[in-house]
Amino acid sequence: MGQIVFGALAPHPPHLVYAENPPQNEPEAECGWETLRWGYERLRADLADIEYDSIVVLSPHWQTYVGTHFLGVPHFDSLSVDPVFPNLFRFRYELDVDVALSEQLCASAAEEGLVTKMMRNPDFRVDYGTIVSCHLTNPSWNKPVVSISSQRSTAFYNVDVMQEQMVALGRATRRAIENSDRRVVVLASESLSHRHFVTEADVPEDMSREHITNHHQYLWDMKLVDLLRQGKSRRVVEIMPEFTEHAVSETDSGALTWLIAALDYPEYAARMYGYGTVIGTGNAVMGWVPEDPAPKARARQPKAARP
Ligand code: 2X7
Ligand code: FE2
Repeated sequence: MGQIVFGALAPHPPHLVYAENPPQNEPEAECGWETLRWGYERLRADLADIEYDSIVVLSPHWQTYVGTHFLGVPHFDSLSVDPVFPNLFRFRYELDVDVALSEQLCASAAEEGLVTKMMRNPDFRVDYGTIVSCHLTNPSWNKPVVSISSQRSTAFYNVDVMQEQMVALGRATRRAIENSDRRVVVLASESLSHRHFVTEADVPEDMSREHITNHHQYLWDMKLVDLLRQGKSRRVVEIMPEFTEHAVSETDSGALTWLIAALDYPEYAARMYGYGTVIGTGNAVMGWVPEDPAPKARARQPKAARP
């Protein structure tokens, strides 16, 4: 029986890859966005202790307006250029796809009544959300990936329709993984609050220019992070429509709701790896290890005797 062995909120600002200077990325940076990059370092240290076969990621930058699509080509090798930040992300990628798992996920989603499609175009350009989250989670690219599109119900209908469909997609994802023979890492590739600055510093990594866009956005981010750290993931799904609208959040993609549903609404604390802003947007790197003890069980452990 397969299982989800690790889940993460894994934001994808291309700035983080730029600041890491991997050989695949053409532009060169001096530094930048360390709190988030060190957060990803902590995530990778935890993941190093976990055996897994494949990574499944849902990305807001693969946008499909008729149903949810799944990558269905075994190998991709191309150049990804960020359309808004071509100055800092021109990344040569090469990745393998776990097509068998992708087909299982697609069939399982269809069983839930969702509109689905396998993406079989060999010339398809993989979106930068998928690439950035996967790179920062596993820079060696030695595991196959399944990318799931974000079907834009929030824009086409409203945020409630999107959330409902993502709950169904999360349930379908969990069932398909359990019916497979794979140990899987699931990633929600998205920022929290998502108001951008509209101008950029001459030196993008000039951190004297970096801060949250406004306090209102920050308060919403802290509310969500706090609930996840307390294991109140069901409450997060309940308030997701409100959060999405008020924080102008990238959660409109449905990725975080999908992740929480796929993890079956964890009541254990999410591991907090890091929080930081990128051109004013709020980003949290957080992880769930399904084997983590429940927070209540931890609280019952006897306190160490005072000296
Ligand atoms: O796609 C993004 C994002 N979500 C947040 C910040 C900066 C750039 O790109
Ligand atoms: Fe984004």
